[in-house]
Amino acid sequence: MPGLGAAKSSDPVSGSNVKAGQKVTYTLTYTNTGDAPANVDSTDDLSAVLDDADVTTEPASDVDTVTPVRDKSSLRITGAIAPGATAKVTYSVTVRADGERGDNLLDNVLTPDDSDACLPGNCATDHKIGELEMRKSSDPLRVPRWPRATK
Ligand SMILES: [Ca+2]
Repeated sequence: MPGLGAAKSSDPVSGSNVKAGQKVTYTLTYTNTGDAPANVDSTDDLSAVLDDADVTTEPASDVDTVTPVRDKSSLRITGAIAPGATAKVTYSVTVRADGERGDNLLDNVLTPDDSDACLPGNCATDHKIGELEMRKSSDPLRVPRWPRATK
């Protein structure tokens, strides 16, 4: 029996306050605790994140058999994981400048299809964005693009 578990974590941790220009890195972890290969079939909904932040490091998997494909705010993760193996998909977003955001909440929810399972509360993260106390007239209009992380 395959036994696939899915979880989402973030750096900084869910519940943290973040600010303009700050990077948030998300990690989706799939663990196959069963004794047969397990299929990954998940959708990560970024729509409540990308109104406030831009993807600055595109999703990448640490194993060849799992493929993340992002189409705007929808990240589809599919593939297979060997028994006893773990796959991680990571990506980063950077919070936009003050005045260029939506609701100042980064709510990120992973929704697995039938074959994978989220432990309750383990597949969603949220971050609140605090406005800067002092606004500077020299604030740049655009958030700088960070270089793509190398493996
Ligand atoms: Ca939002």
